[in-house]
Order: sequence, then structure tokens, then C-alpha cells
Amino acid sequence: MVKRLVTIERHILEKEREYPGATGTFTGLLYDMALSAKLIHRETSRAGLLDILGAVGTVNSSGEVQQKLDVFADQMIYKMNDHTGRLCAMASEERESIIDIPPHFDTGKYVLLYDPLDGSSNIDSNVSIGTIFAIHKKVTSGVRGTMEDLLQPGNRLVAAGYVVYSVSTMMVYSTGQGVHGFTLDPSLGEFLLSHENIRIPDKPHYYSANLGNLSHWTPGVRRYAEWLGGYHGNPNPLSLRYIGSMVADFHRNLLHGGVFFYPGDLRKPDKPYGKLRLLFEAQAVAFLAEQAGGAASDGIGRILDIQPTTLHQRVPLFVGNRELVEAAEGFIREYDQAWIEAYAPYRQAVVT
Ligand code: AHM
Ligand code: MG
Repeated sequence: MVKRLVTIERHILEKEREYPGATGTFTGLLYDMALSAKLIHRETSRAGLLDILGAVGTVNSSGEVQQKLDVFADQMIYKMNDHTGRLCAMASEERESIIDIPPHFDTGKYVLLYDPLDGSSNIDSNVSIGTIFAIHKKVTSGVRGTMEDLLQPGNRLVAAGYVVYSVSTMMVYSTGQGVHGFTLDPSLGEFLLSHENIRIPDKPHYYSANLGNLSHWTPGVRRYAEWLGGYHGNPNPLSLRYIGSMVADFHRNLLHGGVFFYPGDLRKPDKPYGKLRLLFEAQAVAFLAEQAGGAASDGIGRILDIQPTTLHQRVPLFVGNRELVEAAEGFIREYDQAWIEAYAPYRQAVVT
């Protein structure tokens, strides 16, 4: 019997039809992300051949200069979205400031924030990497988008997702109606529905963090890591898995249960907030985790309730099974008062 094949386009369309009055703009926007992902997949899967075909910076057989993959991915997503009339502004982890829509193109009612190639330190060694994206609705009244449209708390996201380039390439997204995963069939060039309505399993299996930073962590986070590993009376120790590409670590833990964390520390007293970016990394995975029945926190409260103040703002992140995220908050409350005070000025929470 022939199985019912659901392409990502069909899935997005079917979901959009559930909203009366939907215009298709959103469908187009997500489909453009899927198309960007296919093009980035094509390029990343050839990356290992660059040494043979020509290194970065050299001219390839078509006369084009080979680019770094992250620059390629950034430009691909930008080019795919600048002219569609669906967006009023964009922002990328690779670029300092707001990306305006060129004046000769129409604008639309959404903003797109993206990290074109997350985990880029893994590219050279042929290890999984990913793309992360988040979509907000425009909140200002002008034709062009402004910083205010980009600096919105995650609780106002209308969609978010990621692509993981790995054994297979997968795109996972949510528009607030559950989390759905699609696997790229390279022979068809289509993302096919493979994981419908993903729920993070109740029983977690993994914890993921860079334990090489242990000596810099605060006492509470150190104790939390030990607890996850079976100390301090934890009867259910977890296995450690850390890839160093957040998308891949998060994806595995979403499917198998667990927690990923990149905490703040007191290594540099004026930088207590860790490494990851609120708008390009943390908001999207927080949204997906919650949609899948999990949680995400900066160690104090919900990631999605943090009001961003700058585009490249960094934030501590604990994301995965709710009880594991809440356990982190508990350890921090109990042992990390000094860090809480140092971090407080960088944290603005909102209620809606
Ligand atoms: P990037 O956006 O520069 O690639 O940095 C983000 C990445 C995450 O994917 C990953 O979780 C983290 O950095 C790994 O950092 P570290 O090497 O410090 O463990
Ligand atoms: Mg990144």
C-alpha cells in the first residue's frame, strides 16, 4: 500500500486552513525557510569536498568565489526573504544590526530572526550543525520594520523552528499548534512529515552541557550537573551527551527526553549571562520546548517572558523536560545568590 506522503508545504497549508481568514502569507514564509534549508543542506553536504574542489576564498569552476558556509547560509536566507513582501525587517546572528528590506521591494507584516548556521565550530570536523529561525508579527505601524518589531519577548512568537544538518537533514517547526518534524528526502528534494506532534518523553535520558566549563560555573550549577549525573540523592542519573551544536543537542533531547544547558557564570563579573543569544538561539528552542510539553529558563524564570533590550543580548539557557529545568532553578535559588544579583541588571521580565 502507498503511504500518505505529507510534504512540508502541504502540512503548513493544511494547518493554515484551520485559521479562518488566513492569507497564505505565513505558508509562504515557512516554505521559503524550507527552501533555504534545502539549499544550505546542499552546500553543507558538499563542505567536505571543498579541499578537493577548492578551498574557501578560491574561485570555483563556475567562476564564483567559495564562501564560508555561515556566510553562504546567511546570504541564502536573506536573499530568499528580502523580496517576497512578507517581511518588514530581518535580523541575523551574523549581522550587527537590523536588516532592512530593500526600498524597491514591498514589505509585509512579519519579522524574521535567524541564526543561519549554529554550531559553526563543528563544520570543519563534519559534525552536525543547524539553522534556527523565529518569526514575530510586526507591532509598529510604519511600512518598514523597526528595532521594536525585532525586540519582542518570546511569548509573542508566531512561529519558530530549526533545521539540523546531520545523518539526515530535518526541519522542525511550530506555529503554536504542536511541534512537527520533517525529514529531507534528498532524491525528491522534499521535506516529508516524519515526526508529527512531537512530545518530549516523560522519562528523560540525557543531559548536555560543556562540562569543560565546570570550574567557571557557579556552585549551584556545579551541584546541578552533579545531581544530573546521579549525585546528591538523584535516583535517576542521566547519560551525558554533548555535541556542541545547540540545535543537535536540543533535537536529541527533544526526541529522547533530557536537558541542555549553557549557564551564566562569574568568570567575567560584567558578563554573567553565558554565551547563547536570546533572540537568535534561546527564544526559538524555548518556544519549541514549551510546545512539546517541556520548559526553558534562564535559571530564574521563563525564557519566553524575558523582554529583549538589544539584538545580540545573551542569556543563560536551561531547556528540556520541565522537572529538570525546574531543578536547575532550585539549585540556583539555593546556592547562587551572588550570581543572581550580578545577573539581575541584564534581565527584564514581562508578564504578557
Ligand atoms: P555559534 O552560534 O557561534 O555557533 O555558537 C553557539 C554554539 C551552540 O550551538 C553550542 O551549544 C555552543 O555554541 C557551544 O559552545 P561551547 O563550544 O562553548 O561548548
Ligand atoms: Mg549560533
